[in-house]
Amino acid sequence: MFKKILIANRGEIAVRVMRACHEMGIETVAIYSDVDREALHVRMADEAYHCGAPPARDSYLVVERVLDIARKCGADAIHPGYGFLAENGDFADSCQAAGITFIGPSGDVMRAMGDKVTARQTMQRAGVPIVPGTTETLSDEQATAFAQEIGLPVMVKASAGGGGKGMRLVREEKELEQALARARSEAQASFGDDSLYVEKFVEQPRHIEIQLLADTHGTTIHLCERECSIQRRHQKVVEEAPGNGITPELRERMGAAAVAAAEAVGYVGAGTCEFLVDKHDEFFFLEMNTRVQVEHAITEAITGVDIVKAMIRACAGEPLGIEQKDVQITGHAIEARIYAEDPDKNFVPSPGEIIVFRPPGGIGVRLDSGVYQGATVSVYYDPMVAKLVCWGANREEAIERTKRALSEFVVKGIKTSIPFHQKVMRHPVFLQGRYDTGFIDEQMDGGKGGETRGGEEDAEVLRVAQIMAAIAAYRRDKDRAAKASGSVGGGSGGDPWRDFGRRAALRGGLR
Ligand code: MV4
Repeated sequence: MFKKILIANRGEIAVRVMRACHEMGIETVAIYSDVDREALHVRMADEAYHCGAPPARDSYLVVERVLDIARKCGADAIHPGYGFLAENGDFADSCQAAGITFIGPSGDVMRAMGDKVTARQTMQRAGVPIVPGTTETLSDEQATAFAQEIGLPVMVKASAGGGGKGMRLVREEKELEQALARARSEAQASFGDDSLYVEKFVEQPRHIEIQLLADTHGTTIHLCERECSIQRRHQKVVEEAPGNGITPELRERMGAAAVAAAEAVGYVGAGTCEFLVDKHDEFFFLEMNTRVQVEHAITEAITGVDIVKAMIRACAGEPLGIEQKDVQITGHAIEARIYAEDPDKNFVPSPGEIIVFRPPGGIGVRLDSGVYQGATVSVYYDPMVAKLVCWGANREEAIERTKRALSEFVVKGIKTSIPFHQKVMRHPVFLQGRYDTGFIDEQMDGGKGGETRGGEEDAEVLRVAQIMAAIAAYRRDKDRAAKASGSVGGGSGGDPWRDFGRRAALRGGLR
């Protein structure tokens, strides 16, 4: 097993990886940019080294500097987390060349999956269903001819893309020319590669992904699915596991397809196979993510498998130690990604010092966060400040627990998406579990409204509700206190915390 791992990341995922390392008796090395000197991941590591200026391209993304630090401190492996260098095949190659294990699949696997046309070819050969469309990149003329052949609507996608970049929906023939031109220039600007392919558009799809684990001894298993259809501008907001209405039969077929996909490329470590699922429960391969994902924790909650430990062990050459038949789902888990964004102002970033940070807790509640009270959220990195993962014996309990945890969670100094999550948890379509990728746009007005309209009004309603609740509680307690001792006066009968909370609530100060 590794003795020392350098974590080439920051925030909650760096903390998550370090926790796994510490449980495994592995020493941890943090790297940090100028603005991360006092970050949680630095405080938690056994050693920490400065890696450059705040913009990621000048620090966390500088391959040679990261490798230099790893060599100097004697790390025998690098865990990339997600984002940054996690899906950079050339970085994985550089690690290998330096004699340091990259905790992830080989550079070849990452490049093959990074190129979407190559990935589609590979999946087709492996017998994994892909969205009907081309498995070659196309000229504008070829793309036009093909769109006419399979019929509109189609999606024009960048081969180098993924996650929604360089992607255009074409519903009518007259839109095709412009869509091709725009997708091409966006792809060129974003990826330096303007190759495109065309897919039939899948109407009202759901995003369902399968978690995979593979070792170097020929064992590949899946840990069932996650439903990630609640997204805003291709950013996941809420995820749940298992997926809504996914029958054991469909789970088994999707799981087998995902395992076949991983085996076809010689996958090692933890990965994810993303699928689109249509109204008829037909599923189509979309992309393979060759990293640990943000939402891995909901799968941990329902399977009891520590995915980060498993990927470290697998990449150290150890056997997985579990077989497919050992994987059982228990209960239901929901993740709410808490972003430092103002949901009342179209989710603009809300950086700044976290003045108050009171995390939720209690049964079934897990909070993975990269911040603490007094820490500063900078504008340089991903705005996600915490992941709230709630487990329940069933979906209803998981939802109630998420609501309860969200209502306990106090963050002051920055705005967060907590109020938006509270709206999602109350939304009738969400409660029924019958949503698709159009949920936020169609059911929640893109995130602007929901059932209560306007941030100002909403805040006012909340304030009035708090005042009324506080008055009611005050009266109740006064009655009780009077009955108990015949005394007069305010307060709750002796609990200063409660009194403080009520005074603060009356001022509109808490929550
Ligand atoms: C699609 C699609 C419908 N039909 N492809 C968006 C991100 C990228 N990973 C693929 N995406 C989509 N591809 C075909 N042929 C609809 C989407 C899509 C989507 C997919 C998953 C989650 C959220 C989404 C939101 C809008 C569109």
